[in-house]
Amino acid sequence: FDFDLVVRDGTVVTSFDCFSADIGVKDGVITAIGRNLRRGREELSAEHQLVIPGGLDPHCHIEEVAESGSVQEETFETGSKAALAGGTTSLICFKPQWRGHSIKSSAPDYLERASRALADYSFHQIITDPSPEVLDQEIPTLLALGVRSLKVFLTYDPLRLSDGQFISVLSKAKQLGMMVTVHCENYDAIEWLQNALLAAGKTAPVYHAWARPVVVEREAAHRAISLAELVGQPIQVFHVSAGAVADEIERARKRGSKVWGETCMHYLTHTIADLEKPHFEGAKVVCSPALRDEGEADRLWAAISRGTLNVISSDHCGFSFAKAKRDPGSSAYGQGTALLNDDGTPAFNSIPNGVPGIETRMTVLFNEAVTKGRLDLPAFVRLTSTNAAHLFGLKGRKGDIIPGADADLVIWDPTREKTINVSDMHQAIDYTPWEGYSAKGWPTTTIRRGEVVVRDNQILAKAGTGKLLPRA
Ligand code: DUC
Ligand code: ZN
Ligand code: ZN
Repeated sequence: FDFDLVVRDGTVVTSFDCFSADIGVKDGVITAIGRNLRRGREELSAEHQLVIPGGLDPHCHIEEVAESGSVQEETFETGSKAALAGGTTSLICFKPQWRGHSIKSSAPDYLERASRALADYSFHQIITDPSPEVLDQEIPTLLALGVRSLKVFLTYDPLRLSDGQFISVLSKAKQLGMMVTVHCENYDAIEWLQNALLAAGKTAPVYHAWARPVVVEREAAHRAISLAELVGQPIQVFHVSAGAVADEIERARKRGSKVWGETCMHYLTHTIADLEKPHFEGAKVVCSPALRDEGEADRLWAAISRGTLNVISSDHCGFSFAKAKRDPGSSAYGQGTALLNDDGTPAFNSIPNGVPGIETRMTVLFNEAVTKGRLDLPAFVRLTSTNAAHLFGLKGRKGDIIPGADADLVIWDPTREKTINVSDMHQAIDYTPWEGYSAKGWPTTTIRRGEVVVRDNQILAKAGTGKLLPRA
């Protein structure tokens, strides 16, 4: 055989084109794209379907271990099963640093945990404590692991950096040629609003959004961009939730700054109204930045069309609803001490921040963007894989259908209609914010490095078959 696998007769969607072709795969790599390719040992028909690059989700919180020993429920095994089922074949997750610890002594079993993944994976290294040892000795050694990006938080009690610490991280990244990703919110502004709300007895989930209005995010984004400009270091602003924040990025890009913007699926489909749902249901969509008013999503779509926001990630960060209800304040992703309502549910500031979206990201975006006619197919591919691959050192290997790239392919049925239901899903988290959402456009087969790993929502790969991706 000339090929190990041929995917035949599909409409191939690359980052810039769509055409009808076969794809030939050998040793896990795409070796030919053309009509009437010779036979492969394995043959798959993609007739009447699309063939797209496997998704790259560059922002997922999986199995992060806290200094207290608590671990996120979503493991590399469940999280990557969920990813593959949803058409995502590569993940960039977050390697913790505990404040007051070296990188090495933080979550020391993290890489071992990650080795259970079924999807290919890499990390952004979180920096919470840029001590001289971390900056001068440990960060340079990350390069040898192929970890080429750092993540910093400008808020959250155990994670946030001062402006001075942030500058020291930017400056080290510039020296080493690394990318810096930034969570932009103003900690002190949140604290001030939050204290006022709690003092007034306003503790329901919706007040999470009141404590974190757009201006809190816009100010921090402006500051992060300005300090990056000062140092001359490229950054990506994570999870842009509002048009005014995208405007900051756009202005900086017009000045010639190397600033990129990411948004997440939930900011395009959910609003503050979802936080107002009764019976603590609003807690299911407590995330930071917070959900915004109706109308903000239109501004994000416009910024996506202009290219200001060029990556759509999940920011998958799941906490099961049943657990969050009775276990306040257990997460690093919150602000303030645990406070309970009369019914025993936590006050808004003790609800762990984050929504699960790793499994639904591609299908919800396809429905919103392609099925509803907002974007064309190559734009969908760029937003779900290509652009992140280019930003994070995986260009040519992940995120496109080109000879020499890993054969991460998804056979995608653009006409299939199905309603999202958590009981069909593979994630460990017990709910999805998209429960009952009807999407047109679903993956039918997921191929990772030439191997069929999901067929009709059944996982065929084994735990531990994902590869750590060194990045350029
Ligand atoms: N925001 C979330 O909602 N969850 C994880 C971390 C973050 O910044
Ligand atoms: Zn964040
Ligand atoms: Zn995040």
